[in-house]
Amino acid sequence: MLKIYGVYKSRATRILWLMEELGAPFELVPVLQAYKLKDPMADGVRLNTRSPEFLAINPMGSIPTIEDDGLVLNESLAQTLYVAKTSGGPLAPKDAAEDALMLQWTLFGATSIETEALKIAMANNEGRLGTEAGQAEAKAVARILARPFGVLEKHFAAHDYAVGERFTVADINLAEIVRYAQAYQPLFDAHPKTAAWLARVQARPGFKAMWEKRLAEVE
Ligand SMILES: N[C@@H](CCC(=O)N[C@@H](CS)C(=O)NCC(=O)O)C(=O)O
Repeated sequence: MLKIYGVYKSRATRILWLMEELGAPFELVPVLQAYKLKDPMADGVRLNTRSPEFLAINPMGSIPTIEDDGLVLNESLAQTLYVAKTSGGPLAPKDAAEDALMLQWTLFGATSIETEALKIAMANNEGRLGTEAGQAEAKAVARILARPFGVLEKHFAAHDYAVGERFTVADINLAEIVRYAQAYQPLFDAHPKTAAWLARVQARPGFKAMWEKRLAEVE
């Protein structure tokens, strides 16, 4: 059975959402981010991203990691693409062209959106978005994101989904990156087709099931 190391409040949401969509069984091994612990190296402390046992599996010390029949994958976006492809069905690419497009949207999200969008997520998590400085920070980020969001907007004006006119793993990868910017509404007001796509994919029972479990997590 597929083993997932991580917690819901992490990039593990990507593979955990996919598993909900697939309705497939998995084992979740709770590994917490070290920065959430006072002393991650203390004796008897819970498994975390600095634990030697976990570093032996993922030398980067980041979550999520997956293990499938001896294969270890430490990058979240590679994990979803791998599991979608090995599971087959509509979430997976049906041919090499779709495979390339799914990889392209995934890499576009990771390289052109994620770093900036995370700044909005962090400002929000740290309670800064409500302040004048936080709003100014988000506005500056939104200016940078205007270019990749313009690309998304053009695509979603013509298509309901990223690839193949159906919901696929590419939507999961992209949506879980775009979500980081979701707390800054003006960016989405300026890109209504992208906002509608995000709402559409987040309305799926698979996303909602994953999100409920994330909200229920204490850490
Ligand atoms: N590129 C990696 C990044 C993983 C990553 O940074 N994960 C964070 C949690 S979302 C983490 O493990 N942070 C804890 C740490 O660095 O100790 C991926 O997408 O899997």
